[in-house]
Amino acid sequence: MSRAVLSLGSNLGDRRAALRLALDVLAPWVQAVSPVYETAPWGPVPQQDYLNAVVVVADPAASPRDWLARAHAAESAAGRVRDVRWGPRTLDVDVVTVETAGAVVESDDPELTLPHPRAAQRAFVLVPWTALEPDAELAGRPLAAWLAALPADEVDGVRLVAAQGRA
Ligand code: PH2
Ligand code: MG
Ligand code: MG
Repeated sequence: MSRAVLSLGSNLGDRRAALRLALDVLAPWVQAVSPVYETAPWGPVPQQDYLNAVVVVADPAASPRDWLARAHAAESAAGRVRDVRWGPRTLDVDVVTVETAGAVVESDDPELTLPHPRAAQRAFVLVPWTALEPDAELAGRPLAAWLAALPADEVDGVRLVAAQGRA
């Protein structure tokens, strides 16, 4: 069994519609969808707030590359626009971590580094993921420990807006 945690984010156009489209594309594999959060933009580019969510997906046979291809397919379905690194986008779907047969996959492939090298520093990933899997670990450390290490204003910038990802 292959199991992955995917992070969804949108801050251009109809943000809810973009998340919904992503869930439609990923539907065959979706096990759980976090609540949706409105989140202050992280990073050097001034831009509007995001909607972020996390989904857990599973497939008996998927490789990490398959999850990346499915993430890209979801982005395409939402007509992804992304001009600037860390800038606004209609839909971003990132592979945060993959487990194969219960073991965490580690990869330094520049096109798919696993676990995602920056997820542990992003409250907009950790907060939705914690809502789904409070006891999960990332890179060998509990999500709660990563969250506790982040500046309080980054965590406070992640605000619950809908109880279910499909809202
Ligand atoms: N994604 C980015 C850059 N900044 N900020 C928030 N709050 N949420 C995101 O998903 C996000 C971001 C580029 O991937
Ligand atoms: Mg991203
Ligand atoms: Mg991305």
